[in-house]
Amino acid sequence: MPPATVNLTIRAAYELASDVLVRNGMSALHADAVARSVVAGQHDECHSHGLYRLLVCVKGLRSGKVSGNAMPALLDVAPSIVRVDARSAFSQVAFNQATPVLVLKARESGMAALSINNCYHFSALWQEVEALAEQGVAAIAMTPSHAYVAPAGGKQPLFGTNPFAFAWPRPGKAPFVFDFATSVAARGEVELALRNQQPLPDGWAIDRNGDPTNDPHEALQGAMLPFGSYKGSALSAMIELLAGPLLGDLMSFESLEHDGGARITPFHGELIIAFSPERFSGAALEANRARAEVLLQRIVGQGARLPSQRRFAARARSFREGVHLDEALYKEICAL
Ligand code: NDP
Ligand code: PYC
Repeated sequence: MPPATVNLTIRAAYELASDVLVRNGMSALHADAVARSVVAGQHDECHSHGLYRLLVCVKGLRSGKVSGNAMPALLDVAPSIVRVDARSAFSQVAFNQATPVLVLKARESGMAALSINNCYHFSALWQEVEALAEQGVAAIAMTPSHAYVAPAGGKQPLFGTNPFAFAWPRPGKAPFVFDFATSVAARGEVELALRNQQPLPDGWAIDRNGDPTNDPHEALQGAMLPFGSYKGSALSAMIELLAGPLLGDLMSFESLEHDGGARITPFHGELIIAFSPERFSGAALEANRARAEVLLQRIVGQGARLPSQRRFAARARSFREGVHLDEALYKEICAL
């Protein structure tokens, strides 16, 4: 029998999330930003980064490590670099406060980078790049996590699940967006498989001895695998370097050391780069936009789907019908 589910309007899901966060010591500003993030994950049916995340958010707040009210500190580093110190809070408020500066700098210089530092980061990156594309810039984002993933050919967790996301603005249409972990799947998917007592697909993980496993419990004790073997492994190393030492922030193995066994949200930095189509294309802007559309139409024209197509369909459905979540999870969240 499928597990029992609860159906909530989007408004009710937001109120539940913000209420839980405020009752666990978060300021209204942070609770609003984090609640919007987990509800967006839920309404786009990205369940590993939806309301489920409230469990570990609250664990972080109760540990005393995550600040529920720190105000981010913005620093204008250079004409095309802005830094924001999240000061040990979740990343969302820092992102919201720094993005107007990032977009302005990208419009002035053609491209600009945002360094978010000292943040607890759990959100799906599509939320960030999609918000930037809606303001007319193309964007890429990357961040480490905790050391969960073995490098290709290795057996010990070293890299994070290190997501990488990209968005391309399409005026008058939903942007082209992709967002993936550089592991075969996000860690959250393995955690949900454990909760739901489901085996993992082949190729996701190895156990503590380095042998392939389909058991989510063994996988969480062992290591996840990078997607695409040495290719995903190299991308993951790049993300460690660019969003770690380049920004002066922690890599995934350092984030896990910083965690000290608390098993809360990873603590590190994030790199976001924005590109202004206007600056790059100048007078050829509309012609270049039209050429980009030809590419995207030729993808769907041969029966392939665009990344985010499933998400956008889920969003439209959720706005009509509300969101569905597992009843056991709903009860756990209410108990918080
Ligand atoms: P998925 O493998 O589910 O999806 C990756 C991307 O591929 C999505 O953009 C998805 O679009 C697209 N896609 C999937 N199937 C197809 C297809 N058949 N054709 C075209 N495109 C397709 O994601 P992951 O498990 O790798 O990651 C899930 C989330 O976890 C991400 O949002 C990521 O940001 C988040 N995460 C966050 C971390 C953090 O530290 N903050 C760490 C690791 C992951 P669609 O959504 O429409 O299916
Ligand atoms: O699902 O891999 C993951 C993840 C790590 C941090 C936030 N999500």
